[in-house]
Amino acid sequence: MKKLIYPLFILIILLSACTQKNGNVLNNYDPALDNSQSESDNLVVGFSQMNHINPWRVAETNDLKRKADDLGIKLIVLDGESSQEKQITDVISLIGRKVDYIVLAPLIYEGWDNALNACREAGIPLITLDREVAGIPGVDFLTFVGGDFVKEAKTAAEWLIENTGGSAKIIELRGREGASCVLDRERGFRETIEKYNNMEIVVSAYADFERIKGQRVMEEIILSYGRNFNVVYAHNDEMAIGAIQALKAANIQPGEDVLVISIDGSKDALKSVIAGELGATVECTPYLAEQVFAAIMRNELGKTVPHKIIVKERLFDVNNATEHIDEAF
Ligand code: GYE
Repeated sequence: MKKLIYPLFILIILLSACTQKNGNVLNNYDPALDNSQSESDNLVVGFSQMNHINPWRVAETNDLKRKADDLGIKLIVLDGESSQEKQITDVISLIGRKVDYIVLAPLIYEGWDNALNACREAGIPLITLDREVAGIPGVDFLTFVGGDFVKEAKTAAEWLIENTGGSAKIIELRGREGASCVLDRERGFRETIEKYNNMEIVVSAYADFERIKGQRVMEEIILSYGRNFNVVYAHNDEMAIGAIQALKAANIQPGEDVLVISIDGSKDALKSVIAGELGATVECTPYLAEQVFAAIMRNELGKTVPHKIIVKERLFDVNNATEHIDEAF
């Protein structure tokens, strides 16, 4: 195993980009910092994934599996079936299986105290992945790996301000109620548009990050609220794509009558941008495995692990969607 891993880290060093350190937050974390030889032999990592209901989740799990395989780490994946209770049971069962680390992609922000305490008592470091949990990093859990959701929302709002001349009646499709990325995507968006008197959210509704729910909720909004809006801001691509279907069914032309923007940067979203339907998507990558395992390696070597490991976002619109479609999930 060591023979395999050493060249891999050399490769990572060669491919490395620059890393900015800001207090306890690492932006654009560079795993090349952890060019350790294998400390990974025989490690077992348990992963509590919240569900596999959209391509983002599937891509994230597959990325972790691939990377674990490359490093010779055993990865146990449990599916929480969109239930926090099930995820807590999964974490407890991973502790029972004596894993070395637990990675938790938490459905919502609050309510993890029992799971976090159980990990701490068992001496198993826990990494929260792609969404945050209430608690103190470095105390209640090792670190958070994921995107800057406030920034994603700000980027989306700025694109809208530019493309609507600062005047919009906005429908917001939120993801899952109580999820950290949802709270942040609401906040970042509101903080940015509030400087513009004519940017107004007229309806805001949850659609759980699912395409089918995005479609249904959009249909209901058109029926109950009417057509007096010119923007849809969806917290992820899947809901935006569902909403686009509902708009078209109601003879509202996305890209012309209504500007649609979302977050994630999926392949389907980039296709929709190229087709002129989705206006833009702000990237939130599901490819986080490199950062997760780099944090684990760092911890194994007794080095400090930053309290937040933040992966940068980009914006894809008609100017660059074609260029990036092949790398999208
Ligand atoms: O945007 C969405 C997924 O937590 C950042 O969850 C993640 C979000 C992502 O289901 O598509």
